[in-house]
Amino acid sequence: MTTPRENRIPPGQQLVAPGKWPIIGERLPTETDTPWSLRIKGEVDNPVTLSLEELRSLPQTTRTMDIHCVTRWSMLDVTFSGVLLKDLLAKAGIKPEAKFVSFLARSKRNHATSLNLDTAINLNTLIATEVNGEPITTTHGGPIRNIVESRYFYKSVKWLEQIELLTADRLGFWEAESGYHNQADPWKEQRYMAPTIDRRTSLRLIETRDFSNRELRSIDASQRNLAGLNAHSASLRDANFSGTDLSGADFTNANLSNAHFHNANLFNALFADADLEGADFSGADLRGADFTGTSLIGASFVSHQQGIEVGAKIDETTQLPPSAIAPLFPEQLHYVNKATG
Ligand SMILES: Nc1nc2c(c(=O)[nH]1)N[C@H]1C(S)=C(S)[C@@H](COP(=O)(O)O)O[C@H]1N2
Ligand SMILES: [Mo]
Repeated sequence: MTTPRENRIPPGQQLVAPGKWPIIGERLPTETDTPWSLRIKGEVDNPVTLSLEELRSLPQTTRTMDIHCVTRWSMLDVTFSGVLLKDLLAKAGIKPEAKFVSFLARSKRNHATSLNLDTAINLNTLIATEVNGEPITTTHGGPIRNIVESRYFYKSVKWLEQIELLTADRLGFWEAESGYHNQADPWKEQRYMAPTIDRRTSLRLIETRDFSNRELRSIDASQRNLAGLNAHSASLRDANFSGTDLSGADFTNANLSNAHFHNANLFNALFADADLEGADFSGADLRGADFTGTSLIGASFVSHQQGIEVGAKIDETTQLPPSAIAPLFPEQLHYVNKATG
């Protein structure tokens, strides 16, 4: 029995337009003359380095799955082919001490992610070289990327060049730097770890109306008066500004990925060059707001609550350039285009 499509979309996710696969995070691997290879090291009996050709000559597995990005976009029925992690590790020999697996990319920031080893094996983690019957393109992580089903897509590292088995966990790039949840189960909405900022600090900061350059992930600033807030270059992933007065606020260059602006007053707010991936603007007043240079993949301007449409207030004074709104979900794009006339 197959699951109906609408039951395959986890909470808070929307489908991308057909054929539109966004590029998230790093866009290219490190440039080197060294041919691509895959190293298997750590708690294994036989550490080994496989060339791309050797990897391709191993028994291949093909799996069709759904992709869910933490910035709220999903894609159904994507087919990846490659070698199962389980099969690769069986060749290398898993030592009994091995409890975690770390995937490392050939990229500038040594991008990595990790999983509990049993989980990685049970989820049929694939060391993939093909997508939908073609080699994976460079921008999407080719020639080799690991693919972890049923977890947010940040567990699937692009340009994979090393698999290391560990006795203790080693947090990956997003998990350590951005507070992304280490379990990452989309059906449980495990997007972020618990906030690190305590209640007293956040109340004091709300008082000063100066968030500039601060790391304030998941801060609760809902239902507040923050008119004229200075949040220049602040890190505000997952921040809650629901119902807050932010008229004239300056969010220039801020990271507002997955921020909640539901019913917020954003009259004349400045978002120039801000990261707004997955942000929610449903019901917000966006008259005079400036979205020049923003990234809006996965962002929402309209939602439905008990069948009632809750849309953002957008008019000709809202600056939403065509390049900013191009990657919106079809329904969101339709709403924005209708609102701006
Ligand atoms: N090397 C590397 N791998 C990465 C990332 C990255 O920045 N660098 N971003 C992750 C995130 S957050 C996502 S959602 C997916 C995006 O893959 P895509 O660009 O092919 O859509 O890659 C993941 N793997
Ligand atoms: Mo992501």
